[in-house]
Amino acid sequence: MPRTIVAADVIVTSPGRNFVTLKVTTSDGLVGWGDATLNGRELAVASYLRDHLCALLVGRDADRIEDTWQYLYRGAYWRRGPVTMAAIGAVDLALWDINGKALGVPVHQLLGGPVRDGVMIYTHATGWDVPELLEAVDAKREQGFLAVRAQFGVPGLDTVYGVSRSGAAYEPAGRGVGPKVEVWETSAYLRHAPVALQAVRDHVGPDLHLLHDAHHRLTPTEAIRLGKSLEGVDLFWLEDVLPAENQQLLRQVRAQTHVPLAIGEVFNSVYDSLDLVSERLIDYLRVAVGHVGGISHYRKILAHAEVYQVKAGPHGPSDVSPVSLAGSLHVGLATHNFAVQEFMGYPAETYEVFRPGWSIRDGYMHPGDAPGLGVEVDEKAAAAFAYEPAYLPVARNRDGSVKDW
Ligand code: GCO
Ligand code: MG
Repeated sequence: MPRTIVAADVIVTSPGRNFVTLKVTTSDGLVGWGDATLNGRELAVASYLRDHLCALLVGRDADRIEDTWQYLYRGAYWRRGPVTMAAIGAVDLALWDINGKALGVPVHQLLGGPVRDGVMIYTHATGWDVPELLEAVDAKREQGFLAVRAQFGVPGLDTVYGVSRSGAAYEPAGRGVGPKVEVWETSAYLRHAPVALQAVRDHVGPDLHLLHDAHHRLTPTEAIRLGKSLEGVDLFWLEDVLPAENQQLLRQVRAQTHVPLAIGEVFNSVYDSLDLVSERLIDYLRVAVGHVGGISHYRKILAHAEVYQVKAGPHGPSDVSPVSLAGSLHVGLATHNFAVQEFMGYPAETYEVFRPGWSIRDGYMHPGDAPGLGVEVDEKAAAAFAYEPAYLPVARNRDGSVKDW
């Protein structure tokens, strides 16, 4: 008897931040969960699912995960793009979840079983000035993290994306009908970044893995200058130095600095990383499982990267829901070229809705051995947190022109 999909429903909820979740139910009463969250464009993916995909799923064989992926991707005429791939990703994650539950095994077992005991995670430390930053990094080390992303304020600027003041928690998206505007100045950032990051390295010693994110804001010449100025800091990686569209520009950066580079959190298919990987212009690929069509496509991206000795270091801020994060951990546990998982953590309310079975120990995370993805979703709790528009800020240069994200 085939296991048939009898319902596919979309849940939009905002426990601390907005999430779009897909619930797929089968004829034998199994429920699978998928994450369709696209920060600041949540309702577009919710509509793609509700208005175009959910009806197509009903009646399909839930065990045919790959065929469903091909049907939704190749069958749609319009391929790729963040909205499409996040929607397909939610379906795919839900079907892997169902398959694991049907067979009574965790998803990492479906993927071939563990190749490591745990997945190393990195978290965020932010401080407006250097003493605050050092304090924040120390706090993360005390919690056992082996890898920390350090972001800092820039003298002369009032705000910097992702950096809180006085140790307050920050949330990437601000609630309200439109994005806040922040003023940005690259020259001030380029002067200060080596000072702040060298101070962290001097403070923590050689062992801590140190990461930094430039958020796509530089030109190749600026990226080379930053890379060279950070060569003595021994970074684990420098992230998103350039906007990701014109990838041939990265050849110049690569030729002139040996700082390890990470790119790809805005990518949504293997075609976005083909050249970067096969030319080995990056060391780490940041693609997130939910944003690239789910586990079915993600494992192909990572298999391609493995051939070129490029490792995965996926995106995992608070706007990637615990369902995707669990999916990523299962893949990470079972995939050889998986280096590190970003784990920013979640506001407390998020855990009222999403109950993950993962554990964290000594800087490593394990997705748990419950069947499927191992995350349960409390629909009643979800209903109590209504969607509110929330957006990442937009940066403008001093002359008022819009800065790249
Ligand atoms: C990261 C990211 C985030 C993103 C945000 C976009 O490396 O975690 O750059 O800070 O900006 O998640 O939705
Ligand atoms: Mg980033």
